[in-house]
Amino acid sequence: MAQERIAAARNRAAELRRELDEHNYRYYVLDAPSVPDAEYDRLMRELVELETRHPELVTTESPTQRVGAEPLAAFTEVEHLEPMLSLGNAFDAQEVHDFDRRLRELLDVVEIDYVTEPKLDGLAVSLTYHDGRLTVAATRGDGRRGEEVTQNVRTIRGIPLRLRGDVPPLLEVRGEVFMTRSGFVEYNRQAEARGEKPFVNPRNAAAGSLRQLDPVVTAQRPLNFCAYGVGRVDAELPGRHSEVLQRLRDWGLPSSGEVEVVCGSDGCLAYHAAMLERRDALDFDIDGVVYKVDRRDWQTELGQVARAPRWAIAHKFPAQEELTRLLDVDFQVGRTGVLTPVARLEPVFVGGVTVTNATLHNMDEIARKDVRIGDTVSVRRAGDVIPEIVGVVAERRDGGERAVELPPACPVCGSALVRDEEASAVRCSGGLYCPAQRKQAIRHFASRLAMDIEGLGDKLVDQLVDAGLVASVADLYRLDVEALAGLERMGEKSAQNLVAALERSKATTLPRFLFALGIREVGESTARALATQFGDLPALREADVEALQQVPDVGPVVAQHVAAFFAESHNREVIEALRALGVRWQSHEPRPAADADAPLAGSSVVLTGTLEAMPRTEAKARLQALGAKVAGSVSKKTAFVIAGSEAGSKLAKATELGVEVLDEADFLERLAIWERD
Ligand code: JCF
Repeated sequence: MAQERIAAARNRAAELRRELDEHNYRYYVLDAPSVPDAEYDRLMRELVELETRHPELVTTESPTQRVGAEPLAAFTEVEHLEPMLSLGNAFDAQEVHDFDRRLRELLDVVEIDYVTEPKLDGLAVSLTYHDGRLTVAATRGDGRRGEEVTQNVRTIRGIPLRLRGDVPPLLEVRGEVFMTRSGFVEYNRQAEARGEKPFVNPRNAAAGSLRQLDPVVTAQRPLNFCAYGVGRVDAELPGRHSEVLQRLRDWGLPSSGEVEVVCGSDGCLAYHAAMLERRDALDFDIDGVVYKVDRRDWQTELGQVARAPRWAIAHKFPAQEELTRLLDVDFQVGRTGVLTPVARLEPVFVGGVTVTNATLHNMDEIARKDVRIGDTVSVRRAGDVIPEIVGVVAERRDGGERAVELPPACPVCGSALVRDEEASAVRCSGGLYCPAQRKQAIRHFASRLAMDIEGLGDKLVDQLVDAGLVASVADLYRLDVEALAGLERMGEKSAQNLVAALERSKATTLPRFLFALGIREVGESTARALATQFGDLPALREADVEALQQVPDVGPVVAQHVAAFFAESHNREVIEALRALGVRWQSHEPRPAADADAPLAGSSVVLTGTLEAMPRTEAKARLQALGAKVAGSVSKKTAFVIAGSEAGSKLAKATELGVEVLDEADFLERLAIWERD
């Protein structure tokens, strides 16, 4: 009887392992997952339970064994069966043409097919499989001997512990261990939440994770693997490198999904250009592309020089990260008065351009990275985003560095600074008195999605404010050709065009106008929601915080900003002036209130905590459709409070005041009834 049960358990364990391995293969090699993650997790849980009940069924290749083994005291060295090669580099098109011509001459052929692939920015490893079982994994080391990292590598889900199909007695696979960008961002987010130091970039994260003495730590890092070649193989392999990559995939080893076979150096260069174009859209960092002669007999004929094969080359991209010196830190004042520290750098060529400034985000960031003036810093520029400082090379300090300090007052207008703890920001309190804030308020007002004033660019706004011609957005509509033509670099014709564009912009829409006002936290979509709810400006202007919160997507913070904006007499005056100068839009009926006999007509409801079944915004909209007023705080007038999980002070307040509390289940039940009525 017991024997039968054990046999059944053994069979089930084998089946679960087969299924899990198959899902892994589909996910990592075919890039075509066949089941949702939840199903994978369910199978895994079942296997873990089975193995817990029957420890004798555990095998070293079981997918449950990827959680990490006992920590090591030190790494040991292993000798690679075949040396691990590195790659020569090409930095421009000429060097690629030279490479191709050299090979054609050596081989005495007219044309060569190349296998091209992205060059991953990770860590090279060699995996040894005996009879299809992963036995040894090692870093590249000096190419002949590397450090053994088998226990760590076994935790990487993309690396098969057993190969599939007809496997050779011995196989050395070469590839790159790396971390995806999304995995890196998510990992750092969690690390920071735990109060740990984040990684500087995915490459450092991958290297740090693999060179860990404790495999349990490695198991928690989102590492991936991509095979790019082989070392020693005791089996006949196909004649082309592209076919070898396919054979590796058949054995269950992931290789790049971006591999192509191209013809000649022109084909290589086209691939390089296309990859460079897509670089920022990829979920992994690459530092170039690799070209390899496809025919393996030609590879053998070409051989190698020093430690690099003659038949392959890495065509590098411009670096996205470089070291330079931080000369100084200035503070820029944004539209809402936030001071942003900006690094002034010794010019450095990074990501294809010369960078002299980089953002430091805010003071907390500076403290966290311990950035000091005079430091050697690592500057990163990816795509079109603003360059940023990713870290400091503390080892290069000579003691002459000094701390970055906040200025005592706004560097533009001298107004006092106020701290906004929540946003880890510091603001200038000058408002529109501050020329920096004024300039940016005007730029925003004129921008395409706001009033769309064609031809009113940033430089011109600066000129207008500096010349004292424009102090508020209303002044824009007081400009005439004569005043404009007096500005530097402004001809009669441009002045006329700008006046015409200003005139055109006066006929606008309420959502655009509201967005253009630059109310804090009111973006395009909130502006649209406000316009829909209130129909016209007078109703919105008079709305209190409670009424504003009835707008879908408007919470207490935004409601507060909107109310405060309209309470400011200066803002009301500017709006009046704009209307008097001809700015106009079509008003419409406010959103109809739910009818008086709606199930929740006239009752005030408060939502708190997290609902599982729907987002808060949806719950709010459905309650409103039933006639309820959704309020932000609990009072004696509150009809009931809907408390999701982790509800806090509002729930306590409701209990204190004796207000009815519905949990999520009660709420959903009643919602179904109300919505049916
Ligand atoms: O992606 C890489 N970092 C990469 C490195 C790709 C390759 O095809 C390589 C490599 C290092 C050596 N091939 C060799 C021969």
